[in-house]
Amino acid sequence: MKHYEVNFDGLVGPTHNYAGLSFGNVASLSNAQNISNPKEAAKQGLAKMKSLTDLGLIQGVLAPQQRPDLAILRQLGFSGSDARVLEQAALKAPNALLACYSASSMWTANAATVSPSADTQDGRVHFTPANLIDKFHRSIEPEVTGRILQAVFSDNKYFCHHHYLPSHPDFGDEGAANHTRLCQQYGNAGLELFVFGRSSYNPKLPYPRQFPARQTLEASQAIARLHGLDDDTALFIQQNPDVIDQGVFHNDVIAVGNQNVLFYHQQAFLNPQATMDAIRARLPDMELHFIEVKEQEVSLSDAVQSYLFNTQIVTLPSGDMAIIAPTNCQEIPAVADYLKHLVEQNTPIKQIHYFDVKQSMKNGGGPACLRLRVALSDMELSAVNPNTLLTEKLYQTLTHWVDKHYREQLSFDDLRDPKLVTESYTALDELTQILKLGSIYPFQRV
Ligand code: SUG
Repeated sequence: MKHYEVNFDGLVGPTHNYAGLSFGNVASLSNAQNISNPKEAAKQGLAKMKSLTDLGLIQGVLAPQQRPDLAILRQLGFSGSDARVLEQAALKAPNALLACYSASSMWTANAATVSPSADTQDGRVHFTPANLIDKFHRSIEPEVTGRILQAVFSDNKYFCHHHYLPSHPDFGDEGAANHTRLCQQYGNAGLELFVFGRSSYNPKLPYPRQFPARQTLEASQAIARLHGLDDDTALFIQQNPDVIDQGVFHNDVIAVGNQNVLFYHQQAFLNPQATMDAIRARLPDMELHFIEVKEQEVSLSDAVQSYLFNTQIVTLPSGDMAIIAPTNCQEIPAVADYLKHLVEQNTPIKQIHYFDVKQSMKNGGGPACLRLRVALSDMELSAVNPNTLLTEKLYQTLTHWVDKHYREQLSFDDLRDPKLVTESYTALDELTQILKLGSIYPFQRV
């Protein structure tokens, strides 16, 4: 049996905008209210997906959420026609209006946590959508995320879907952005690293002082239980609270793993030595490559600005690994230099590929945020909704779909325009037909 790791990237939705909604996420706050370019954003995402298929990888596509979510504005007391709801919300609750328009579901690393069948007790692939309760605009994602995942991975012989965790800060969960899996080959049982920012019930563990820690230990433990992982397959690691205060709002901004490689900044974890010892103890037979980047090589601030660790590490058909990096890494000399030398070292990483995903980067989302990793056997892969796997033809169809429906620009004032609602829903309705997802959106279910 063959095994693959498939990246399911989030398609950038038609209402992509810069709203400044994510306290603790430096890029989101500093680009608040800038003009966005939805068409360009969606095309940057599609170009990355297409290039990964050109490298010989299997690539999937996840649909965006229904935005704007006018039901949320009605729930908050706005009433009348859609046009009136938008107008009133723009005047009286602009933040709620921005939240209901956010295209944040593009960052599918936050869509769910996924455990491959090799790790789980019942031998199925397990999915738990993230509740994303730390940010209002993201807390309205999990219901539809669950439906999208079920429409892509529908065969319950191979796939098991859980409800998202209770929507309370004690169980704050941000999905795969705080989850990395080490393994020899994708089909072997691996070690799933769950990185948490705080504990809800153990007050002795340190907290960040300034910015929120979005992932709790208790959420990670619940997911490991739901997925049927045990002490051999799950390890809980505390993130360094100081780095959260410097803008590392998810662990995938400071660390990334693939197979036997863990690439991380010196300051990523609260107890780095104990962490590496614990990993080694659980994977005694594996030749592990811990690639630790020292502060003198790349400062934490350069790492956060460039998203050096929000890169994807992928295994190419040849067995070599490649780093998929944002072009922002080329613009910071220390980072560009580091990557240039990394491929000459004795590690499996042999290539670097740069992609311009700046539209997403300006909201704090790099290449790794844009994808959800799902390791699959060939049998499981054949049970995936085939219309969501990227081919040359699907790439062309989606590019044409973006050209037809997306605006070049969006600013706050555009969000009052009821025509944007119709445009967005028309595009999404057509998308569900292209990807054959069924009626996943609330507007399709009335
Ligand atoms: O949750 N930004 C997202 C970025 C998510 C990045 N994901 C990972 N690191 N895996 C967030 O903070 C900004 C939206 C705005 O301000 O318009 C936003 O939601």
